[in-house]
Amino acid sequence: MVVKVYGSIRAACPQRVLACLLEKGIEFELVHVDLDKGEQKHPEFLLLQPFGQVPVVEDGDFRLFESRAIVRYYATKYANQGTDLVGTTLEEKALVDQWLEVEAHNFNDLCFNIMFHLIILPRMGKPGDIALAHSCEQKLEKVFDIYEQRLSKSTYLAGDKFSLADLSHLPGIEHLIEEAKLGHLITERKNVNAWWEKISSRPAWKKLKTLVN
Ligand SMILES: N[C@@H](CCC(=O)N[C@@H](CS)C(=O)NCC(=O)O)C(=O)O
Repeated sequence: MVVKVYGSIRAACPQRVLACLLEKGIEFELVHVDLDKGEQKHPEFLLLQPFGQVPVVEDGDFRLFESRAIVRYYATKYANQGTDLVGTTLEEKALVDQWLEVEAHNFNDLCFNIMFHLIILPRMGKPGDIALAHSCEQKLEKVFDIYEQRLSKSTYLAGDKFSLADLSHLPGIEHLIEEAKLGHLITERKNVNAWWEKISSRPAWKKLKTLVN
């Protein structure tokens, strides 16, 4: 069954799901939702995602939204297909969950606010709150300092294997580097930089980037 992914290929949250499907070798069809035109708020889309956001997946009769719930679902459902992204022992799985929560609660909001105020609002012709973006950047420095320490002890966030915890960071960091031009947050930290080089050169992520461009 081909998985239908509703979203924009340029948006970070659908990219998280697509990166996971590519790692797992799961066939998908992207149904474009034009965020600039506000299609995600149309009544027919709200029937799929009541909060008016992407992504949503449809897999036969099963429908799911929230990108991290979606990647957990596919990584678990297809545990024996493609890259293992969730670990095998209970402890490995718990560490993947821990760092996935860190991504969602310590990294994502800061990254989102930086992108929203420096890039998205100005693109819409509206002024961003530059002071807020800078304060988020300072807070993100501290988060990356913690990653730097963690990555001095293990190759990937949850241990010595690539997992959903690393994958989940790919879209946000890519946007910080390519659009917000904040690549120094990565390059000035030796272990974070080595980690980024590794995770961003994975074939699945490179493939997604060719689909985006
Ligand atoms: N927690 C949700 C967040 C979804 C989200 O913020 N999606 C963005 C794209 S990355 C979106 O739909 N933005 C348009 C809007 O909020 O109107 C998830 O991870 O799926």
